[in-house]
Formats: sequence, structure tokens, C-alpha cells
Amino acid sequence: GTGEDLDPIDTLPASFRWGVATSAYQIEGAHNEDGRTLSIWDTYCRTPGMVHNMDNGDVACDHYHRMPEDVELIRSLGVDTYRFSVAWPRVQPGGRGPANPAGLGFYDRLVDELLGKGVDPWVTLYHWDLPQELEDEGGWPVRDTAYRFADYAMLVFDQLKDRVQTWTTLNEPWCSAMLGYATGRQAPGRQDMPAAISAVHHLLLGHGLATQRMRAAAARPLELGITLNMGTSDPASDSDADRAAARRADGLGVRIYLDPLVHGRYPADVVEDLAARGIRIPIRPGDLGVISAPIDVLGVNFYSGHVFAGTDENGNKEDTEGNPVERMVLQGHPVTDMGWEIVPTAFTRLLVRLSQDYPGLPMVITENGSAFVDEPDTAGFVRDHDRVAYFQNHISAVAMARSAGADIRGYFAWSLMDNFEWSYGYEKRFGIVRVDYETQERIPKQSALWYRDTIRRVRGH
Ligand code: GBH
Repeated sequence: GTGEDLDPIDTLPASFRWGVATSAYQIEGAHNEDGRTLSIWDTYCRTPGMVHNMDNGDVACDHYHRMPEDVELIRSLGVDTYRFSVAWPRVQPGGRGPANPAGLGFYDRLVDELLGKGVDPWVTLYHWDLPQELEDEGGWPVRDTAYRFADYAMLVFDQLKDRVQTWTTLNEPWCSAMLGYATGRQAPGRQDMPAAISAVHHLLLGHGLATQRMRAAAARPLELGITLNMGTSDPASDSDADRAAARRADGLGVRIYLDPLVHGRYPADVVEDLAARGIRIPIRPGDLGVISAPIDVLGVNFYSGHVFAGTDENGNKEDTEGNPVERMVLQGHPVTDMGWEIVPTAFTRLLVRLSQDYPGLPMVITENGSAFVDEPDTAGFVRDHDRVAYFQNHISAVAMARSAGADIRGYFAWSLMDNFEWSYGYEKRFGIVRVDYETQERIPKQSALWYRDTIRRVRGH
């Protein structure tokens, strides 16, 4: 050889699936049109102190009115797949009852537009926008919400199943449960750990119920799955306290979802840890059989790797409530504009580990990306070299995991365009396309061009 090493990205097969991803509340706007009702995010955004700058998704990227142009933009990137989410409060205002034809009609047109341009639609049924009425009745900590979700899922499924093959039930239930009901950092902003654990179970139950019903109603083979946000959880040292903290973080971050989904049981150590805090998972007979309904694909969202210590800065192993300390310790890696450490090697390790602990489950990277401060130059072009480097390193990490035996079928960049970054509002930009929120102009960044060229190169193998 010449001594020139092959770029790991070039080991990906020509059949590898490439995409871009978004979610409804983050891009659509049109918050009060065509019968849409409020979601927990509309409420959260209107609660002072919750979202940066008190931003909200009322207008967002105005995608609801610009959908055909946005689909043309997606096509121009040369991706195979567009992953988007459906807004429950558009399709089923209030979270109960019949479908709202106007709301459903938007997704019907979106799917047709995509197919007409040769782009595969990948539907996520729930990306955090629970109808406010269902939260008023208790939200995800309440068992009935799982049944409401399955009913809603079928309204969407029956409308789109003739054209959509790939379905994700939930995006990142960890965020819905933990950030929504334990830390309160996301909607609905509750701080109640037992409620969060009930939410975990009812999210999983809703996933299982919807999966079973979609499978039964399918007229052709489907790709059904769920998307989890996962990272690595390493101990800060070899001490028992640090190792226990890392194990607990992994338990509540990865295993409390994948063990019931794949193996049909909750991890014993997690159940024990929770019991020690007086918390019980509200399992009823038959639930685990529903939750472990077979899936075809696991969506993996990766942003960073984490290290945990089991002591606080003063060496205490328990917090004021007597709960064991679990403290994230930064490792001095470079960080993104979110302050999240850039650790592509953790991505490879996570994927290889998942392929070993949960074998036989094909994976697709349904989100990966980074926020950086974007400064357009005088010509308006965004040379986002940090984001290009992030993609380069993380797609390489995926390729290396594949070479090490992990069954990874595709990669989707988060995100198609800058959008409403939840509690960070519009300040943080994850897009490969810049959005000017004054004019709603879309300007592909350097990362978009790099992504397009990379896809083209790999496809040409
Ligand atoms: C995804 O969630 C969402 O699906 C998407 O809507 C969102 O726009 C995107 O990511 C970017 O945020 O403890 O401070 O090191 C990401 C879930 C959970 C990832 C918390 C980072 C650890 C941050 N995030 N996680 S930190």
C-alpha cells in the first residue's frame, strides 16, 4: 500500500441509509391553525423562567407553511430518508376522540411530497408534544396515557400506512420521563422522581401497545422501533462509590429501557435501587409481554459520553435527601455550544456494547449532531468547520463500530435546520441549514455541503 489509511467513513456500504431529522414542535410553528390544541410545550414555554428568552414554538421555522420548499431542500441534500415527527395535538386535538382531518392532512401532503421527490419518510409518532389535556389528567405517570397514545398512533398509522414503512413510536423516553417529571428541565416541568419512574413504565407500555396494534393492522412488512438517547456511563475512578454511580446512570439511562424492550424484564439492580428509595415500577401482569413486542430497528440518538462520580465535591456519598450521589464529571474534552463534551470514541464503544448486550437488533443512528455558534460571513455563508469536524469524527465512529461487528444500517444528522432547541430556545443552533428567524430564509451551511458530498462519495462505492 501507499501508507495512506482508508477514511473509516469509506468503509460504510453503498447501501447505508443517510438522512436528516427534525421534530414537529421544533420546526412547524402554526401553533393555533387547523384545529391544533395546546401541548405541554406550549404551556411550558409560557411559564416564566422555563425557556431561554421565553422563546416558544408559535412560529419556529414556519415549516407548516413552507413544507414544499423544505422538502425540496431535503432532496437537494441527497439524503435517502427524512425523519420527522407528527404532532399529536394536531392529529387528535385534546388527546382523545376522532382524527382531525385538517391536522392529519398536513402529514399526508408531507409524505406525498417526500415520495414524489424520492425521499423515504420515517415517522416518529411522539417527540415530546403531549396534548395538554392529557397532562391535566396526570400525563405519562398515569397508566391511561399509554392507551391514549396507542389510539392516537393508530389514527396516524391508518392514514399513512400505505406509504410509510418505517415507524418510531417514541423519541427519547428518558427525556420525557426524567427531564419532564424528575428534574423539570423540560415540559411539563414536574419534579417528582416516583412520578418519573411511573412515566418510564407507561411510555414503554404505550410503545408496546402501539407496536402490537400497528403490526396487527399492517398489510405489508414494516420497520417498527423506538428511539433512545444513550451515551456511555463510565466511573470517575475504580472506587466502589464511583462504579456504583456509573452503574446507576447506565441503569436509568440504557437498561431500564432496553432490558424490558428486548428481554422482557426490568434490570434487577435498578429495581433494587429504586426500592431502596421507596419507588416501585407500576407493573401489571402482562405488561412486560406487551413492552417486549418484537421490534425491527433500534433508533440510537447520541450526543456525548459521560463519566460519573458517586461522591459530591466534599466527598459525601449521599445528598440531603439520603439518595446516593450521582455526579457527572467533565473530562476536559472540547465541548460544543451546549457544553456537551465531544467524545466520538464513546460513540463507538456504546454501539459495540449495544450490539453485544442486545444482539439481533439492527440499529439506525436516528440523531447525532452538535450546536455551535454560527457566524455567517459577509456573503452570508456559514463556515461551520466545528460542526463538519463533529460529523466527520462521529460518522467515522459509527463506521468503526460497524467494522467491529455492530449492525448499524443508517445515520441521520440532527438537524436539517436550526430550530427551537427546547429550553434553550432559538439560541442554540443544531442545523446543517441556517435559519434566519427574521426572514425564514434557509441557507445551507458548509456542513450541509460536506454531508451531501460525503453521502455521494459513499454511495458511489
Ligand atoms: C435530542 O435530545 C432531541 O431528540 C432533539 O429534539 C434535540 O433538539 C437534540 O437532541 C439536541 O438537544 O448532561 O448536560 O451533558 C438530546 C438529549 C439529553 C442529550 C441530555 C444530552 C446530556 C446533556 N440530551 N444529554 S449533559
